[in-house]
Amino acid sequence: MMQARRLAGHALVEALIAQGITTCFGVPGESFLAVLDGFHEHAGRIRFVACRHEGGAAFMAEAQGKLSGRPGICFVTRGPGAANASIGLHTAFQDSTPMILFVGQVAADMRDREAFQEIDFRQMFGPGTLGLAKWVGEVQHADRLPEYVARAFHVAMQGRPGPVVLVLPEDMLTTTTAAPVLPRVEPVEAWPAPGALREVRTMLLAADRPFVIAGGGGWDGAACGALQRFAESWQLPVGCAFRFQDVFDNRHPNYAGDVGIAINPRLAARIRDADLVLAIGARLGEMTTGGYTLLEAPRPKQRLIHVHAGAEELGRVYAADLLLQASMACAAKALETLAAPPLLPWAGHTAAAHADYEANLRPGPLDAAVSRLDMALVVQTMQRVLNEPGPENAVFTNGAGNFSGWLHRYYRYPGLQHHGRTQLAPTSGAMGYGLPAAVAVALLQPGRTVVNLAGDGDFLMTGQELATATGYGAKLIAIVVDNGSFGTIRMHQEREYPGRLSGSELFNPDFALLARAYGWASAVVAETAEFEPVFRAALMRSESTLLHLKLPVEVSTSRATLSRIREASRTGGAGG
Ligand SMILES: Cc1ncc(C[n+]2csc(CCOP(=O)(O)OP(=O)(O)O)c2C)c(N)n1
Repeated sequence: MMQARRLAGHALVEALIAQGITTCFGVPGESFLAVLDGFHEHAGRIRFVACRHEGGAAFMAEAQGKLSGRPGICFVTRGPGAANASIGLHTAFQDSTPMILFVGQVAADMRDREAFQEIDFRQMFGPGTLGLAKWVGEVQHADRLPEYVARAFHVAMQGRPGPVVLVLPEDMLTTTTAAPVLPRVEPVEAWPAPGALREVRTMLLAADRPFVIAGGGGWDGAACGALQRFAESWQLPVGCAFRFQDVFDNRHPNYAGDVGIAINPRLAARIRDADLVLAIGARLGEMTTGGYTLLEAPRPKQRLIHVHAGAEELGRVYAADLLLQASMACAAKALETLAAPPLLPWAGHTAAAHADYEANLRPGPLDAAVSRLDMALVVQTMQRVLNEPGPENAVFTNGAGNFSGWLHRYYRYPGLQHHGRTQLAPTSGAMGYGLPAAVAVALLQPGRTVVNLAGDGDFLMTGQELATATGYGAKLIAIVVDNGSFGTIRMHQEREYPGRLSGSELFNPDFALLARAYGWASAVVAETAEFEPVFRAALMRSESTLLHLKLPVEVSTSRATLSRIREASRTGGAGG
């Protein structure tokens, strides 16, 4: 049915409303004024959250995609805006997160002159194999806008989910159109073939030491519940891929730990020693495979079954024994129908894997002369305090840096069948992700506890989004672990060029004072005992709080000090 004629910019906003979008993130530009006018026209049904940098806006949209399973939406202007937003696209690509970036573009009558801020975005972001966008579309005719928007939603969600870019020439947005509003798009789900499923069962029955690695995009609560039932009936040990730790409930007796950076050495050994690896949804990238060593590329020692939603991911690196193309919702539901025999030879092995995981939750002693702040205890204190009122539904966000290792090692994420996503973290290792992601959660799911754990380097990459939080009334807690250093880089330097410092030291502001300038409350924590009271106070308070934690740079990771790493490097030993 045709609609009354209205600006194409308005029709775009109507299309987003029809897709269930109520919040969009972005930084305004004169290239898409007609869309901003559409937000004005439809205020009350949809809002435009104006961020302070397109990198922050794109991270917020990426977090929206992770939380909802439907595309997060970001609007930016041409050259400078799109360039700034590209980190969010890359993050969404590597994390397989549905997202749509709308980019205002120069008018058609100026194209290809390198007009003001003009870039050819199909060249810049495409094609999908380069890792920034699954598809880049440019809407040339206002009447076809609904078609492009519907396609963008389909492409972002179907197969391996990911980011899409839609380019919006300014003159297209200001023409009028009677184009209809299309219905809400649902992703097409793919079921595994019955024959392949029978083969999974046969291969499981032939195994002695199977191991499941679960992760990747496209999971929802129902799929995670089905995965858990499959693991229970087959008594399988399950590890979560890098930064997908909430795909399997960390408290479950079949949970074996996270298969990521700084993996528990006992878990790494167990995966190497498995005779069958069943990878479900995980892309089997560099971080999840320990640099392609846990599973040797291209032909692993273990037998390998790889289940993934994207046909192009299957057989991309590994010559697996069995490849199944299926979306996570269908794969997990199909796997749980596989009948298991009453006795499984590896049941004891699964219990031992979980015991290894629990042992790894016990921190080693920290020398008080080295640090008065114990990050392991900080994370465990948060877990205890958040569990007090009932099942924890707090969301933790982080960017990149060694500080995140304490969270990944010690926090026990509930499976997402309980509270949806509780871990928002970039597998791309994008610094600056955590604060904007936390702001997005606080805006999209108000009332939920949101904690961003950041490093000092990490935090100031997007620290200006403190203003967005204050301006839009988002309530969150940001914890800045200040070691005066790009500590991860310092660690690598001590390993590769011991004692030769260069470029990794930081000058830092007074973070607590900085937060107050943005209207946040704040507190400084220099030793472990000071943390719990200020964290409790932050939870109780109505405004956001920044906790400034002071950690000596010497405490490099949850397993090693800098001196030990340097010493090991000089003597050729293992630095941990
Ligand atoms: C956007 C971006 N730039 C650079 C890097 C490389 N990098 C990885 S970790 C890191 C240092 C992180 O420092 P900080 O946030 O202070 O955490 P720490 O390692 O000290 O715990 C850098 C520069 C990155 N991952 N992302």
